[in-house]
Amino acid sequence: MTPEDILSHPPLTLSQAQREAYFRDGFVAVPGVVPPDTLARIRAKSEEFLDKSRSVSGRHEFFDLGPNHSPERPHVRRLRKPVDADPYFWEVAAGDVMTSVAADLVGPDVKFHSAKLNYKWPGSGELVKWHQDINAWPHTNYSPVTLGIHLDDVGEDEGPLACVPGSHEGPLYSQFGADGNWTGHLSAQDEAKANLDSAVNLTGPAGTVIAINCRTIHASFANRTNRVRPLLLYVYSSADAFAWAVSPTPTSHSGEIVRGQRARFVHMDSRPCEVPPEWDKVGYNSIFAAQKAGM
Ligand SMILES: O=C(O)CCC(=O)C(=O)O
Repeated sequence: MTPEDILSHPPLTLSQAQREAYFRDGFVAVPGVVPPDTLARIRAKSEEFLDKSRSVSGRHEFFDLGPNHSPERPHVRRLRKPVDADPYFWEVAAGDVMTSVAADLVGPDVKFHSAKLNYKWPGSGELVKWHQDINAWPHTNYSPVTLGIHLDDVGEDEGPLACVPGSHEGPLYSQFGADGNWTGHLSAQDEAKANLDSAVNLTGPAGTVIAINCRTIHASFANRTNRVRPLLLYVYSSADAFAWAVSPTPTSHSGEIVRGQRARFVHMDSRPCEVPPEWDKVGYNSIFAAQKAGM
């Protein structure tokens, strides 16, 4: 579907102006979307998992752990596949609140792609360099949108996600280094071309939903507070978008239609996307690990 087709459907949760801002800028932040009781339950689940991580070490299906993780000082960088780790995360992913926001941005037929719960700890451990998401999990079109839920208030100091306005309409930059290895971020030369100074911080109170188009250049910086910043991220696409490469972060629900109907026809966008590594062969840990190590 084109943005015009999508906007011709009446809005469900977002205002028409917020939907237009998303298509113009490639992102939007909308406060007050997630009801307080849902937010409280998600937070409680998040705490439960942070607590469980105390008894975990090394590589784990769900926990991406920082190098100094210990039972006394848990350091979980990411809860992978939260929708498989606990049914409540799937209930939220497939529920009306999130799928109606997705439908406002991808059209009435919505497909679920993946999910993660990122933690940004005080200090600069979980910096995320400038990147575009779709390079890692390309689709036949560029409808995929990441919807993030701020579990706590996020101001300038918490290391908010920052997006470059209009970059979703620009080129997709390579995320391979000069040595041919995946780096997961733009090169310094491309950063210089990407108008990064115009980036906008997606701040907002707990319950804010941020939406980032899959082509939008974004990053996130140091958490300068003494509190961890959790960010629950769900990825959706229009039903007529099909992944054409193996996903780096598959879940048992990936590809499920969570609202509306299955597509009869695929929508192909002619803008090219570089072929990512074969994740099933090379493995994928997390963006933090990939960006630090160049895989
Ligand atoms: O957790 C964050 O602040 C940013 C995460 C991000 O950009 C990503 O996972 O693609």
